[in-house]
This record gives sequence, C-alpha cells and structure tokens, in this order.
Amino acid sequence: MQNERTFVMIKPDGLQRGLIGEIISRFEKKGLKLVAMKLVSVSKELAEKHYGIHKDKPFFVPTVKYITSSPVVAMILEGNNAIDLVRTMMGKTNPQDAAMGSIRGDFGQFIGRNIVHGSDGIDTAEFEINLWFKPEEIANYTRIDEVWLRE
Ligand code: IDP
Ligand code: MG
Repeated sequence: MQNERTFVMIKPDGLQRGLIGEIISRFEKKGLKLVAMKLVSVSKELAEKHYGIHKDKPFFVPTVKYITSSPVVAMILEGNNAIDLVRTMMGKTNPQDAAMGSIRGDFGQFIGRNIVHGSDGIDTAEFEINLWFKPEEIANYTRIDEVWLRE
C-alpha cells in the first residue's frame, strides 16, 4: 500500500463542457478520496508557476492562456498509488493517443484542450498541492467504504 496524495485540476474546457460531475464521479467510484476541492479563477501568476517547468516550451504561452480563460476545479485526491493511478485514468497528454476509457481518450480531441491535469510524480504532487492549497483547506477524515476498498 503506497498511500499518496495528488493534485488534480479539471481544466477550463472540462468545466465549460459540463464534465465536472462525470470526471469527479470516475475518481469517486474508483475509491480515491477527495480531501480538498475548490473552483478557482486562475491568475496568470499562478498559471505560470504551475507550468513553470515548461516555460521554455513553445506551448507555454498558449497553455497559460488556456488555463486562465475560465475557472478550473482544483482538488487533491488520496489513495493507493494515487499519482500514477490518476495519470492512467486521465490518459496520455494528447487525447488522440489516449486510450478509450480514459478521461482524455473519451472526451478530448486536441492536445491543447485535454480537459484534466494530474501531478506526474511525488515531488510534483507536493509542489502543486502547496501551490494550490493552504494546509487548512485539506480535510482529514475517513471514508466509510475505506475498509471495503482495501485487502
Ligand atoms: P501532462 O498534462 O500530460 O502532464 P505535459 O507535457 O506536462 O503534459 O504538458 C502540460 C500541458 O501543456 C498539457 O496537458 C497540455 O495542456 C499542454 N501541452 C503540452 N504539449 C502541448 C502541445 O504540443 N501543444 C499544445 N499544448 C500542449
Ligand atoms: Mg505534466
């Protein structure tokens, strides 16, 4: 059991296309525990920090514009191997390559409109959680089905 927390964001297209419920529902049904969640109108400053690792890439400016174009849903999910699990559930970065059954595979068409973000490693998850949430915004509770989720 590798209990982890990961930062997940439903991007502006996910919100505008009415996919918030569908996406959260998938994580919820998988048994991932939602420990923090909020709707955020992302500032340019926050977007630039979040995508700072890509600041020299050609898609940096359009991606910052995309993420600041409409509110997003920011959340922290917790569970066994949550970081990789969420990445698998999201599918590959380019929705054209993402497996059917994944969020990007089922709902996306373009790499620059790929609906959802999830941290890609332990260090990134820690950085992104601290960037987007204050400690007091993170809830500590037990989900009643946890005992049935685990072996
Ligand atoms: P990831 O979101 O799957 O981790 P990254 O390579 O970290 O993918 O890229 C971050 C985000 O930047 C992508 O999710 C996508 O929104 C955007 N992006 C990446 N590559 C491209 C591109 O080639 N064209 C347009 N947008 C891109
Ligand atoms: Mg990434």
